[in-house]
This record gives sequence, structure tokens and C-alpha cells, in this order.
Amino acid sequence: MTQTLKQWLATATSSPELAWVVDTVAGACAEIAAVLRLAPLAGQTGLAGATNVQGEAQKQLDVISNDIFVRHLRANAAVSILVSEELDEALHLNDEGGFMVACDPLDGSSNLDVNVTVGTIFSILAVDPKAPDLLQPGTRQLAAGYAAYGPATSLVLSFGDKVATFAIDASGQFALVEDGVSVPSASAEYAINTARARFWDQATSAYVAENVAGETGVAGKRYNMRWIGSMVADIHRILMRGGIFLYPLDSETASKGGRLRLLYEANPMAFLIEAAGGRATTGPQRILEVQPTSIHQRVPVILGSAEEVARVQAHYQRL
Ligand code: AHM
Ligand code: MG
Repeated sequence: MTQTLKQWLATATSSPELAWVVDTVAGACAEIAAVLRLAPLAGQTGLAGATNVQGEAQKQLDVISNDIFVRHLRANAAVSILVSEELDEALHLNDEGGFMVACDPLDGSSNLDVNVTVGTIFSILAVDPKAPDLLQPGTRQLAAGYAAYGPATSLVLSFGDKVATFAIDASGQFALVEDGVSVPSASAEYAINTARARFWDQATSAYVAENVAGETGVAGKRYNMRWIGSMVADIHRILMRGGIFLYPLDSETASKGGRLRLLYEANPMAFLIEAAGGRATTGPQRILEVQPTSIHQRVPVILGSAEEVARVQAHYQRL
């Protein structure tokens, strides 16, 4: 018999409150999935006409997805704080709640008008509602995950010990697909935006050059490159069949600290990848140990199959 998400949550964590928060996040994702399916006919795939705090043009669906998150989390008394890519400041929701949720409500939204997989990324941390610490390193995450809105809607979830995947069933509920996903330690697939090659540092350039050389170089095997431009879709592929994702620090993003955001992109993905047996680094440092200095902080992100990430780390050690 297939387990529902609620049934699985009852055994996966000893905290009923934390299970409740995860279930609430999943409810928000299910509603976002339903909105996305109808968005082209509802004329919702365009720009919202506003710019978020990161200086990015918001899509209508970025705003709609954020509103769905706020509404679902506000109704959960255990959640006191929401940090969202689409909100300039942390949003205070419930006075007594012991949890904070950090999320990117709709990641990869530049892909919406071409019907490519997008996703929601989330991270859950404990906070004192009277004096919430918003800047906790990723090692303190209690749970993290993402929803991938592709041919199927997948929910991928971890409390840190293992990774489970779910899919939406015919009744609109998440049901367990696999409990205990692991990232293959070796792979011959890498994901990086090669149009940025002229900005790369020496470590990234050296690693990619080895892959391009394939069986004629030191890597000793032929590689394939895949870049969807939607982090959730790229990471989902890597979680399922191995590979490496790189958005390293480069000369163009250096002044901002990187491209992807620490609290609601890098940390939850690093938490999942490590729980599945992979590695996640900025190059010189484990992502989960980076001490955040602001809620929208950016970091370099290199994560995936352990052996591939180790090769990149070795290049950074040589710098
Ligand atoms: P977003 O949160 O504004 O959607 O930006 C994050 C996205 C990731 O999903 C993806 O990996 C990356 O931006 C792609 O960046 P680029 O367009 O530079 O290749
Ligand atoms: Mg994003």
C-alpha cells in the first residue's frame, strides 16, 4: 500500500509540530502545482511589473506563488517567520511559533513561458519567536526540500538522515515514491552555464577542461553536459542519476558573493544532497557551514556526486 505524506511524516520525525510545518509547506506546493498547470490559459506567465530586492523582474507567478506560501504558513501557528526570495524583509507570521521557513517560492521562473520544469525550494529551522535568529548556518536546518513541477509534481524531502521522494496522486495528495534516495558517487554528467566561461576562476576552468577532454584527458572518461537553467530541475536529475551542478564564484558575480542565495537555494539543496550521500561546497568551504550575514546572501554552489565534487575541491586546494 502506498504511504501518504502524512503517514510517512508520522514516522520520519519525532516532532509532530515539525511534521505539521512540512505538511503545510507541501500543501502550499500542491496549490502552486495546480496554479502552474492552468497558468498559460489564465494569462499568468508574464511579468508582474515589479522588481524584487535582488533587482530581478518578478513574474506574475513569482508573486502568486509567494502569496500562496504566505497564506498557508500564516494558518500554521507553529511558524513565526517566513524568509522568501520575493520579500525584501523577513515576514513575522505567528507570535508563538517555534519555526522559521526560508523559501524560494518559484525557482527558475525565467523558464515559465517555455513550459520547462520549475520548482519551490524550502528550508525549516527552529527559532525563538521572541528573539528569532534568522542567520543560522545550514547545519542547523531541521528539514529541507523542494517541489519540482515537471511532467509529474515531485516533492523531495529530508530531515537530515535520509531523502524521500513523493508525487502528487490523482486526489491531489503527495504519496511516497521512494524512501532512501542516494546520489550515485560517480557520474559522467556535469551542469554549468558555459556561456560564463570567460568569468570562471582557475579551479572551475581546470575541472571543466578535464571533462571536455573526456577519455583523452586525466578524467579518463567521456562526459555529457546538461544545463536547464532551473536549479530544481538540474538538482533533481543529479539526485536521481548522479552528476554535478556548478554555479561557482566568478569574476562577474564576485562582488555579490555568487549567484544563488544561501538561505533558500544553497542550504536546502546542500542539506538534501549530503543526506543522499553527495557533497556540497562553495569551493573552499562546506556550504552548510557558511555563517550567513544577511537573509538574501549569495554564495557559490558546487554540489552533487561525491567523486565529482571532490575533484573540484582538489582544484580549489591547489589554488
Ligand atoms: P531565480 O531564483 O531568480 O529563478 O534564479 C535562480 C536560477 C536557478 O534556478 C538556475 O540554476 C540559475 O538561476 C540559472 O542562472 P543563469 O541564467 O545564469 O544560467
Ligand atoms: Mg531561485
